[in-house]
Amino acid sequence: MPEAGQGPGSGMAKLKGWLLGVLLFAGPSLPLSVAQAQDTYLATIAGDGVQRVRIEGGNYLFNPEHIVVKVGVPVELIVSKEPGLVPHSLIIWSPRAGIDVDVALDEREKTVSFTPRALGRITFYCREKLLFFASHKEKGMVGTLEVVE
Ligand SMILES: [Cu+2]
Repeated sequence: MPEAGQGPGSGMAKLKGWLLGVLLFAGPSLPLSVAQAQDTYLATIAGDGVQRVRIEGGNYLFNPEHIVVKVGVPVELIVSKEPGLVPHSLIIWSPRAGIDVDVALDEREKTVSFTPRALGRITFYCREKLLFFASHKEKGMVGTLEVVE
């Protein structure tokens, strides 16, 4: 039985190869899942009555990705993007809440202002997309602006 000696050995080699493949496949995705673990930012009202929130866009996420602001109180978003060649933008659109933000992000900070007029959760996102690749929004570059009382 010449095959009996060879069979298990090659089977094991295949298994090792498969495990290596799994590790190589899982490896690069680990830093991404850590980077995606952003937290909630609860805006506070400054002495001048404005809620200021800093948002940074990166590949492919916003930090913070969940922002909570008070209704009827002016908001100033101080927006920027991390250094790099990949363009990013920030779109927040809710006619109901009176919010229409459409800004190209730069490494230099920009300020956008609005006053949220209605309660609820508004999804914000990046509209960039390179050729036939998935849009940044599809890659997870989305966040939530939550307007509370
Ligand atoms: Cu983007």
